[in-house]
Amino acid sequence: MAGATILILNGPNLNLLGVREPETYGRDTLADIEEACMERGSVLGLTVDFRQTNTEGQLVEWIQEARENADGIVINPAGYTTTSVAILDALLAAELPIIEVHLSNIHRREAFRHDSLVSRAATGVICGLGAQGYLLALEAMARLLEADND
Ligand code: CA2
Repeated sequence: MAGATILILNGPNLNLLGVREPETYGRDTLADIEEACMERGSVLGLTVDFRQTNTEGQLVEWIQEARENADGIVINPAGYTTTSVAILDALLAAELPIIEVHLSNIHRREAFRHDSLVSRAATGVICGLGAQGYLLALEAMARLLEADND
């Protein structure tokens, strides 16, 4: 769907990307990922709105607003992935295509990272591919929205 807006949400501590733990999360900063998403969005004809917050309530507010302002949500819920019923409920209420992204392969890591609540609302999930996961999510979103419009 040309001209569609995709809201890309990033949860707590992702503002530290590129600065700490590069062996787990890679060397790209969040600003690098944002720039790459903007570029890929423009190639795909999508408007990308890229945000990060350390606050659960702020993520809920943005997801609620997306119902009116966006055509799809890409979300890396970070530390809220396995615990936030509030984010899950907001995503379910949004009635939009949702793609969950994790930089690391959460299934190769500690057991407490495995059971994502957010996945219950997600159309699809991408993990373990680093920053590339965000770009793949945009590609997938473009196809999902095209298919919706057929
Ligand atoms: O792999 C991912 O993208 C995660 O969502 C990242 C979260 C983690 O809690 C999830 O299990 C998997 C952590 C984000 C914290 O990011 C940092 C980045 C650099 C340095 C420290 C933390």
